[in-house]
Amino acid sequence: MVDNKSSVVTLTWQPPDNNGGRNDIAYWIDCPLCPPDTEFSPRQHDIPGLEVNVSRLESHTTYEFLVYAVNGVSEQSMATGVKQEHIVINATTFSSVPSAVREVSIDEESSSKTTLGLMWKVPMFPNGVITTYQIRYRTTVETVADSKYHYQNHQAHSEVQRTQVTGLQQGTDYVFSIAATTKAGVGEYSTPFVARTEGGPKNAPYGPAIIAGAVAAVFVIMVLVAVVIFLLICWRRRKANQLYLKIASCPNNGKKEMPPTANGMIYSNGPNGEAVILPHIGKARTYIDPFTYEDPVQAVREFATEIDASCIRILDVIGGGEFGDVCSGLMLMPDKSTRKVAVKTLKTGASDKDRADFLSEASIMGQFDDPNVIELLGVVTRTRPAMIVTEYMENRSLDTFLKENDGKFSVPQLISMMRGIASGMRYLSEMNFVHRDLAARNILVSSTLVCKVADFGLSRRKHEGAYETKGGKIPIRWTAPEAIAFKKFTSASDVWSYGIVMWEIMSYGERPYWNWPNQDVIRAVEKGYRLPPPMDCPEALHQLMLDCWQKDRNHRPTFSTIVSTLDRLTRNPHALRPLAKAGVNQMNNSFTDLTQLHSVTEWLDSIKMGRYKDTFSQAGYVRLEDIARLSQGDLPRLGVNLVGHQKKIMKSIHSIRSHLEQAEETLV
Ligand code: 32W
Repeated sequence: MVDNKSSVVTLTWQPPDNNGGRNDIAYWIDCPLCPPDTEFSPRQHDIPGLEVNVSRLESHTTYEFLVYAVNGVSEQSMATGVKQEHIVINATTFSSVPSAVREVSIDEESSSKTTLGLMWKVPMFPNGVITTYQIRYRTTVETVADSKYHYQNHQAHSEVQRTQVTGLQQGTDYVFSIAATTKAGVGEYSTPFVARTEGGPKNAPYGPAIIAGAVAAVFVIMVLVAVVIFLLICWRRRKANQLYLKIASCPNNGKKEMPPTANGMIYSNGPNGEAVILPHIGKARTYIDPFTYEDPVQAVREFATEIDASCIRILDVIGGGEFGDVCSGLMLMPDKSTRKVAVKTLKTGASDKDRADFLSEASIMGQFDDPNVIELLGVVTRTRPAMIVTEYMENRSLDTFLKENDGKFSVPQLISMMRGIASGMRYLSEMNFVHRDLAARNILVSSTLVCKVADFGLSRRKHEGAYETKGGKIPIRWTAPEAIAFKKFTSASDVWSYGIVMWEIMSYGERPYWNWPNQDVIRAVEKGYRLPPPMDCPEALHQLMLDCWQKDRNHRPTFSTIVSTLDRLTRNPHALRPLAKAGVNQMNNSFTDLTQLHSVTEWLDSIKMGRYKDTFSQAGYVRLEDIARLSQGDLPRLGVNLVGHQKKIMKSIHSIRSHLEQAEETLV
């Protein structure tokens, strides 16, 4: 077993079948490649028990451990040159978590009464690629348990990292600790750092009477301001309601007939998919449907930057789209550097409608600014072909990425992917944007495993008339029942889809409801059937999925609650210990029907471990009976070094074993 937090390996073994008639048995570990300062606990030689912890190993390294059973006469047999029996255990360590960040200090320039700017240096030993920083903070009167958390993405190529923690009380002391996060988990927290927000009762040079008078005056002013704000809000609500009613009762409520902006108000689809009018204050906090613009080119002008085609060099085709190819490319930046980008192109000969639909995706994407939403860099509309240029995501789409990396991630890593998606969706729902096609295939993964929500371009007009995706059908398996039945697409129906994405993540890209036909899926879900926990899925995560799949959409959590729940689980790994148990009938769904399997090759294919077919057959494992006696310790010799794969194979071997035993009993 390998502890992925600290590169500690725990070796366990079984006593030999034959103890030579003696009770003074002990064990000896030999590790030819271990570093000289490797620690063995309780010790390396004469171990009385059946377990040893090996620490101070290198990250990402495979070690061979030889375990010898010895007794009082072993020395004599060694002296006579008799070869000692031993077993070999191979174990590969993960990376250790990063060491603490250094030199935390306050960034005065970005601090104010309610915000503190912080700076720090990256850890001395990152032990991997840092993705984010977790900033834990509390006031000095609160305890650690009351701490709040703030997250900051790692800024590449910079030794000094910065963030701003907002929403603080003025004139208050806060204690900050910062930890870097890599694939291996959350690192060591820095020593607590105290910083004070500006303002408040700092060093008041006045007498108590003056202070009391000032406090009373401030109080009166605040009451007056509160009354004025309250009246203003009431007045605005009434006005907005009047406008809303006017639109809602309009017989022809087509968005194209709506002026995009009127009296400083903007038109949008509301959190429940309905029309709402919202005040347009400062930076847009609400998504504007580009189809409310008479001219889609006007929308794209408003929301996207025009790029000169000469700044783009196409490299490879990386995918196909409804309107043309998706390519990787290089973009020449204003500082003459180049940046790798993704370029969606509009095929030649596209109709005006196709062009409008194509550009609508850029108009939507251009309104978003969030680390978990794909970033639009610009558009090419003045020359042909038209292009949409976005950031490039090295690890492509999440479904493909998971399938290609089956079993390779720890639960905290998988939760970190889920958190990223939930956070991106929280942002989109706060912008009153309903995605309608949230699925692992529409999530892109960066080189540092950051997940970003993408694909806003199918047909945003799908709420009018039939909802058709690229494939011409509703993505039934991902879609909430009320959206399938009566097209009620809301952020709550996005939450349902999010639950399916969680399931896709935990099952490494398995198809939801396997190969069931769509009609069977609809019927089963309607009757209350829900997807079972994927293999090795913590109960708490399956429970969160089930919460997302509540029939009544009002009972589903919001994306904000989902983010908080995932953060709580990350902070409290004990809550992830109990694994969900798959029910008997559910097991049949997620596992292959064993009666249909006749060879080791078929079996490995059925559990998506086909890559080990050659090593198993070379070692003489052909019939299912041959593998029934294998133990986890045998797997490295068959080339299975990944702990995730070992677990998957062992779990299946256990089912095969009981299946074969049952078959035998039936024959008797
Ligand atoms: O390896 C890949 N494909 C297999 C075939 O290659 C020859 C692959 C690698 C990276 C990406 C995709 C596939 N990354 C990536 N894909 C995107 C993207 C950003 N990164 C796909 C679409 C878009 C952005 C996009 C979406 C909407 N509008 C514009 C662009």
